[in-house]
Amino acid sequence: MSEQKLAVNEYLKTDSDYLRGTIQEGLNTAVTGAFSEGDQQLIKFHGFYQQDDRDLRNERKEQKLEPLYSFMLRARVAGGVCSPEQWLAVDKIASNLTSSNSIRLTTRQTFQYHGIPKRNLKTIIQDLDREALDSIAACGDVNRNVMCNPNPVESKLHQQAYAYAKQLSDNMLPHTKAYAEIWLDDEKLITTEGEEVEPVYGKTYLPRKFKMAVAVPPDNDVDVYTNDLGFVAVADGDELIGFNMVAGGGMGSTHGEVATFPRLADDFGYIKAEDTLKFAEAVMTIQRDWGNRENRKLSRLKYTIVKHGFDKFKAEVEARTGIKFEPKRDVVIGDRGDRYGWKQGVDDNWHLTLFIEGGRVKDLPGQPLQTGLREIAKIHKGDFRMTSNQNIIIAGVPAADKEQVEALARQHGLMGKLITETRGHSIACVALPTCALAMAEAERYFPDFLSKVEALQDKHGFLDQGIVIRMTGCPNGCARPFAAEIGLVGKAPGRYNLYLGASFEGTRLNKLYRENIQEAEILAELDALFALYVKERESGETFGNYTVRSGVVTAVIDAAKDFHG
Ligand code: SRM
Ligand code: SF4
Repeated sequence: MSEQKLAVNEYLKTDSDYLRGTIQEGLNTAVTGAFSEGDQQLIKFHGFYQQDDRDLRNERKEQKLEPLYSFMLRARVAGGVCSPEQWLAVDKIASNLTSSNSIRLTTRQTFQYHGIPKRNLKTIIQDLDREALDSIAACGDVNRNVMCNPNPVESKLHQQAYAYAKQLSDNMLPHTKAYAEIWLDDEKLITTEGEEVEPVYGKTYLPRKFKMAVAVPPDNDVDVYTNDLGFVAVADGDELIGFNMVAGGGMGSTHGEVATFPRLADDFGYIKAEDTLKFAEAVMTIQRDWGNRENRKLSRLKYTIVKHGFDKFKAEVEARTGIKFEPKRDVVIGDRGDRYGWKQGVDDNWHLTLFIEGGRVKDLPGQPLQTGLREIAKIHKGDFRMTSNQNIIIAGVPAADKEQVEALARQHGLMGKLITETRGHSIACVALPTCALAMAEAERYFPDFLSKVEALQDKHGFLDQGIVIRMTGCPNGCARPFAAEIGLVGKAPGRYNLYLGASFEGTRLNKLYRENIQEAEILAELDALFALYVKERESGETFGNYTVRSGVVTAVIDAAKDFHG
């Protein structure tokens, strides 16, 4: 393969001196709010993206002004766990140093800030660092934030699963000192070949982003099959003994390009818990060595597995670990939702899961959510846990503090609103106005859209039943829409592709049903389908399963062939 064919990012990484590039110079330049084009790729490895407010783009252009550049920063918080002290710091930064004045909980159990001027980036990273938080490797061609079922205090099993998620996250961190030098003013290391080496990643890191999750069955809140690499906990009583390893999942695709497709991970088999890191490193290094570095659209692990074939890939994992997979153990994969309200843990402490619409923690009229969480953080002795459904758990509340926490949650509109099963199971990505790739609205439009779907469910008499509905502003799939019973994926302003047929549990993908339609058509389609569903469904049959059994769409078994077929 000739070198010229490599994707531009490969050269950028090679020439970046382990992710330094000219970020420092860019930071010191006040004439523009932007970084150079090359550095815009490198800053992702440091946890942030250059953006501009798309609502203001045309107006700025007409005024012949530079776009209103600002930055989105994403933190890395393994398993979504942070202390009240950390939360208070996170909250203070949002209020003082960002123009969005909000904290955005993400679909991978961490938080983002939007609207950071370039001049505030360093202060923010230093403020986070003082609270032992960081943003390195939250984005970029590396292993990202590792997800884990966020109820670890509920059982010994959860605690053990979280410990593995944390280890996976810590062990797969880049070793470069670039982050510490640029943002934390650590002394500059003179890098020469062989002196500062990335032992796992190498100089060019991975061909593309890499995502891991640890699931604790029956919960599949982390949507384990949508990850590059997933570990499904296998227990003997409340002792974690190993994992069913799954690999090759991912959601991103491009409208109209059949070579790209979402995919659910394959089951590889059972591994012993103590071998987890060894297997993770083997899968990651195979992807490093075999992954496509020419075309970034085809460079995720899912394409590597499809290209080389499951058997060859599995044999290579076994060769690199020196361990054979055992047959997959029987585990039940169940609900992807969060358990709202109070739940008591085995240690007698209480955990309160709060629904945060669109993951947006902000003071809204009559609902000062951000203030509410701040007030709770001031008195809370346990921790905060961000969920992969963009919600938050106030975890580890002693019985004596329960009343006070609940009173604060109610006073600030964090509790008390009726959340239907469908709303509680549904998510939307950020999309407009910050996401550069959005083709349509998602976060800002989804709540109203859901109300209309709820009205239809009510009309057909099954509002008590949850349907997993997910909306994204484009086919990159940040809210995992292709694993939703009803997936809506932006095509153009006000227009979406409608996908149907995924399972409720996240074990089967959906398939395109109608293309490029507007709200009225979407609702009309759903109205007709809901009518048929309540008439024809079998006992306990979910909406997603019904749409496949009744032939509304065909099941996607082998994504590479079936998703577009
Ligand atoms: Fe994502 C790119 C937001 C989870 C697949 N994602 C982006 C960017 C950074 C847009 C960009 O590249 O300029 C979005 C920033 C929007 C903004 O203004 O904040 C963005 N992704 C998000 C978040 C914040 C969505 C949310 O509403 O919570 C999620 C942050 C997760 C985190 O904390 O790490 C987020 N993104 C996901 C997921 C879901 C998941 O990982 O479970 C996916 C699908 C799974 C997957 O990776 O396959 C996802 N994001 C993508 C892709 C497509 C990747 C691909 O394989 O093709 C892109 C575009 C890209 O990488 O080129 C993307
Ligand atoms: Fe942006 Fe598309 Fe991701 Fe939504 S799915 S946040 S529109 S990249």
